[in-house]
Amino acid sequence: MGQEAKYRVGMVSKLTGLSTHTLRMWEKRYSAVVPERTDAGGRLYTDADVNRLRILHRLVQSGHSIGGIATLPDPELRQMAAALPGATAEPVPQHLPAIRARVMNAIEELRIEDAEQILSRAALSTEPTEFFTEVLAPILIEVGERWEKGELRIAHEHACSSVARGLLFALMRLYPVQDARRRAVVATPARENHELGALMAAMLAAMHGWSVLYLGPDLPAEEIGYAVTSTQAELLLLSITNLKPSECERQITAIESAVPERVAIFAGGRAAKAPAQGRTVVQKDLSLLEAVLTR
Ligand code: B12
Repeated sequence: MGQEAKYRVGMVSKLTGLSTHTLRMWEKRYSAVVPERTDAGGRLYTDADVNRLRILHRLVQSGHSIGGIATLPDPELRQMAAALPGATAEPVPQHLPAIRARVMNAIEELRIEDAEQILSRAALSTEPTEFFTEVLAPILIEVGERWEKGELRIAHEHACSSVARGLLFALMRLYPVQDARRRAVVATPARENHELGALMAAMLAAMHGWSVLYLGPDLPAEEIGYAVTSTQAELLLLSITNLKPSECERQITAIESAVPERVAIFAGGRAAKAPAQGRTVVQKDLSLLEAVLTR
């Protein structure tokens, strides 16, 4: 996770559910986090700050006093949060590496139905962001690395992608729309053909009750603009895995001009890069996207 200070206080308030007033008080009075400062004196927060504030918020909601916990180290806070009723005790369940190994083995031998079965079962018994970050993404990365080294063939990579794609589509359809007015459009920009990150984001939005219009990969900015405007979507999620930084910024600038001002735009994926003056928030952490989806 990036440690670059990039969030302004308004965005941190949205991501954590804490008011800007509370944030200021927790910082000034209790030194809960120490944000960096912009040249103009504004506060800038890292992903780690946001995570810390979210945990503190959960603990305060469950009865702890902020004064008693504000300066505790992160591991201790995580331990306390894990002990709360309803929290999952283990940060990463022990069986997930074994599942990854079984899936990799099935892919190596092109036993695709086996890979599908193991992954589907794991998806249904694991919390979705954990399934993505601990199971599916590491498998995709390993397949990509081993393909690059020549240890796996294009056939393995394509088979793996098609299993992942099918599974993510199926998962996305599992969730009924809870509020048809909360519409999200999900796509990848023009010339970006990697769509699995977009599907992960789309599935999370669907899981949180959003009505999701999934446009798939390689969409010109005007088409994204058209889809967002005509469905009156309030959220646009983009995923970028392989565009060059300058091309990514160019596409995002064009998308920002094509999409109404009121629409929030988030971009993730390993190659996501947004223009400095733009309004797109780069967010590579799916669990932080969940905070936006549930607010
Ligand atoms: C699957 C795959 C493909 C499939 C894609 C199928 C599909 N339907 O999507 C196919 C076969 C089409 C493909 C093609 C190519 N690929 Co490819 N591919 C991959 C592979 C194995 C997985 C990609 C992927 O889905 N990753 C998982 C994503 C989900 O991870 P992520 O981007 O890091 O995103 C994480 C977060 O940022 C977050 N996230 C993602 N999106 C979003 C969005 C939001 C809103 C949020 C909040 C979060 C979020 O979730 C993820 C999990 O934590 C990667 C290996 C790798 N390391 O990623 C190579 C890789 C990306 N491909 C690569 C290459 C070179 C290519 C080709 C150029 C190959 C070729 N010579 O033809 C083409 C280019 C296609 C194109 N024009 O764009 C290289 C890129 C090298 C680079 N630039 O650094 C990689 C890294 C492989 C490698 N190691 O060399 N590829």
